[in-house]
Amino acid sequence: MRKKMATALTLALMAPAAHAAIPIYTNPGVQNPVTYNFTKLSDGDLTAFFVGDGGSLRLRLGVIAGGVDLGIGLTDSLPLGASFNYGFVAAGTELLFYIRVSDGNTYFSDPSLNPGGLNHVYSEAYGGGDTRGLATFVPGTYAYVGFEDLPGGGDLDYEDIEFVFLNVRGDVIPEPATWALLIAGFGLVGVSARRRRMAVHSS
Ligand SMILES: [Ca+2]
Ligand SMILES: [Ca+2]
Repeated sequence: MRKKMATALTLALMAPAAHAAIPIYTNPGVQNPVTYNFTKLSDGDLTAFFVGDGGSLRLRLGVIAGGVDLGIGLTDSLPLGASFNYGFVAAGTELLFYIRVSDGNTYFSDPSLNPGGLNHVYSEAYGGGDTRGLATFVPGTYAYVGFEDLPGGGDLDYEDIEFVFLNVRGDVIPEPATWALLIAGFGLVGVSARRRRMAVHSS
């Protein structure tokens, strides 16, 4: 039973269920406590689709893949559904997103790179199926990402530029408390395995 719980917890953290519609941040005004590791899932071009826009500042989206800056592509002045191809990225490459804001600021999808360590990103898995402007999304594995563009977080609605990447996964980075729970779970699995081995030896 404990093993099942630990396994279920691990799966929930590592492979978030895909959202059926293009996701939105449901807790505006409150900083998103969740942080992410983004990974390219297959060899091929990395294409971003622009799916939503808020605020009055102009934003441009850049991508760093495996430490290499692929540059700025998508902007929130494009029509909804417009896409930008950032070029070839190999499977397993870690991705970092950033926005260049018209007020001169830059924010990253890794909060530790932002002023005050503020989280400027909300993300969820998205399974496709919707139409947004120019784009209809075939079923697949997409990472939805919404950015907050205001210094200090502003209204924290995470919808100042919204995009999806096909064949990209955003893994939730567990918080310290969750790590403690996970380690405790793995410890219990180890204890029960040892108990089973001992039971076999003594029989
Ligand atoms: Ca905002
Ligand atoms: Ca905007």
